[in-house]
Amino acid sequence: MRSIFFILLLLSLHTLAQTPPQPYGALPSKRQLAWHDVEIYGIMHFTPTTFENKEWGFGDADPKIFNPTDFNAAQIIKAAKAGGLKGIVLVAKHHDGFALWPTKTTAYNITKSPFRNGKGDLVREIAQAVRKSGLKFGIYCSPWDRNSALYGTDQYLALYQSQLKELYSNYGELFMSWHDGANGGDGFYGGAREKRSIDNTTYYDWKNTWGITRKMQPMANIFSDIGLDVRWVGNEEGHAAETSWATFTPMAPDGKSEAVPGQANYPQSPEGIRNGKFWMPAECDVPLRKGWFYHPAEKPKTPEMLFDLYLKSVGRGAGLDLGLAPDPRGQLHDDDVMALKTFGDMVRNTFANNLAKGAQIKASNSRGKNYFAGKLLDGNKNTYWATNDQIHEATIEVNLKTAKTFDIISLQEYIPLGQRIAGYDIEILEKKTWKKIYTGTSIGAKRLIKLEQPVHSNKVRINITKSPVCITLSEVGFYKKAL
Ligand code: FUL
Ligand code: CA
Repeated sequence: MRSIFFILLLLSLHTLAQTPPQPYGALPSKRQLAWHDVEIYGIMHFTPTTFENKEWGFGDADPKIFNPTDFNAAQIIKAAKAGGLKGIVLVAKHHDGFALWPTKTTAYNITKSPFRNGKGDLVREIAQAVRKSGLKFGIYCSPWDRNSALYGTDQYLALYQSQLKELYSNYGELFMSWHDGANGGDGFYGGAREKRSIDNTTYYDWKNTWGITRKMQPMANIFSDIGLDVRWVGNEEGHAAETSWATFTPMAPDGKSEAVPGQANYPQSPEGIRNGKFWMPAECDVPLRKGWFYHPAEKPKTPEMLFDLYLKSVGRGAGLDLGLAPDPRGQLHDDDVMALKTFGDMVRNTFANNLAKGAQIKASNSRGKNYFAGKLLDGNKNTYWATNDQIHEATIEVNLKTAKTFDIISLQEYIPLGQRIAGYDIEILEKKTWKKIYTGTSIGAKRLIKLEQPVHSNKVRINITKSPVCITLSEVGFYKKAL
């Protein structure tokens, strides 16, 4: 009897040790987890504004100027894919108000242009090419409309919501619904050519407008200055802060009350907020060239610059949204194609070979065999190493067997259980002594640490020094940057 009792006790203790850790803080939703997988995507600007060589169309361009000589969606998407992009957000309507699809909501649309003899639908062509290449598709429909006579009146919101409904109904599942903060000001407005100001905290009735998004496109991550799913990083240079939390509480500019859409407190956006109320990772948007639209005099960023931005966005748990600007032919310029391809190769070649593969790995504490340190090297981010509940500091030691040269260290938290780790350092064994090579704070979905100089060692220690709860970590990797 007694021994049976002990066996039962042992069994229950054993299974207890095997239960997953309790989640911590704000958690990502299913749609946000899918967004994290995308990591790098593009946002494409191509409207009459391209043909005017401007950044913001006034809304008065004759639709006839929208006449690409050789539009080729496949060429654009092929180049994006070579750049490693896994999604495309198409600007279906920019501030100039020109709709790239045959909409019922405004006469200022693609059917009035010579494109495909007025029978074209550029949203459809891009959506199809995107899906054919296995990428995800998203949409940006600018709330600010410098063409519409109704803009600024109480009739515009219904028009804008109808546009969203058309876009949400006719182009399949969207991974993003992108919404911009640029609002109001001067414009054509049906010929009025005046300045119109709106109160962007109330004018678009975001609560109900985003209700439409949720209802019609439940997997679309809503991007805006304050979220809801993905927050703006606070700059258009493509980088998050060194310490970067996926959690956030959008605050009003007074820093005291919670923000409503249209008035986030951007200074906190690059870093996020530790223990923020919401899971709201940052999107780092940056044009491949200088502007969002194509200008003949501008050049794309170099692959080296793009790689650096990749490290400072995706490598800080954020997303990289790279602006693509087709030229008046309706294709990406050769320079852009080349920059994307070389950058994509750089990322692919660098991360193709995890030097920790096949290494021996041990942890100072593990939660049991489902969570042992080997889970850090199985190439699967859905399996993870975890410590016992009361263990908030721990060390993992990786024995590479033979010395390896690397200059990038990759760490991934198991984010379905929240962002837990708040401090860690990394040491390598050098001449029989442990030498600290990095001290860090946040990890999140992915942390890529670029060392100034490559190091050469056969043993690496990762010390988790700060966590309010037990630790989870799903993958580690050591890489040598490919040229
Ligand atoms: C901005 C817009 O004002 C730019 O024109 C561009 O569309 C960019 C992606 O978002 O806020
Ligand atoms: Ca794993």
